[in-house]
Amino acid sequence: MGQPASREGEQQELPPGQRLQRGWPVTHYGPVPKFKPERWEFRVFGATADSDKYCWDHEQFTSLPYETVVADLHCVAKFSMLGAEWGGVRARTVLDLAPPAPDVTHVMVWAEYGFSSNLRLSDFASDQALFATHRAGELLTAEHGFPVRLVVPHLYAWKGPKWVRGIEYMTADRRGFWEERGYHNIGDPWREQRYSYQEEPGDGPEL
Ligand SMILES: Nc1nc2c(c(=O)[nH]1)N[C@H]1C(S)=C(S)[C@@H](COP(=O)(O)O)O[C@H]1N2
Ligand SMILES: [Mo]
Repeated sequence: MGQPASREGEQQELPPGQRLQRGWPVTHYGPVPKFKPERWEFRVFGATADSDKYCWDHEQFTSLPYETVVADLHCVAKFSMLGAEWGGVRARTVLDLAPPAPDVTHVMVWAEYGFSSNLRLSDFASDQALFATHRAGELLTAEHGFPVRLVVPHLYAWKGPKWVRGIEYMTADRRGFWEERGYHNIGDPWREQRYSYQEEPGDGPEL
């Protein structure tokens, strides 16, 4: 296992209001989807640079460059898991292979059963954002998001859908599943952006 992920000067520190969680609990809304390899695909659609759609099957997606990131997971329910090593495909790799149009500002990440989460393009493009297939060198288990989950260490964990099936490039912001249901549109744990009532003008679309 690697060192806990940290920002400069914030080594081992928990974001405000968070407590350390030992182990790795399972947290999500709804049932765990069954992986069907022959039907699975990862799609990139919306405002792509060339107006094309991109689609990778499971074999193609897992053949993309594999990289690792050491990252914390902060659940808005106030527990944090520190320092896991995640392996998978960097969000930046997807942006390079399937470039967004120049006016794209946000990305909607889509998962099984219509779960979604919206991110600013700048958050999605961060160096640490990873479509994880592995954790601590092992394939993800079904309940933790197999075959692919997004990890965006600098945002609350709901911004990282498990069972990802694709991304949509957007030229205007739109709320995802939890962002429509009372959670903060941006979700920065270091600023304790938990709930939509804390949003300031410009943080998100009208509710
Ligand atoms: N598809 C999907 N992904 C999801 C969620 C969800 O409800 N559905 N919940 C999120 C939340 S709130 C958390 S805290 C993490 C938990 O990840 P874990 O179960 O691997 O610990 O998954 C995130 N990804
Ligand atoms: Mo969470």
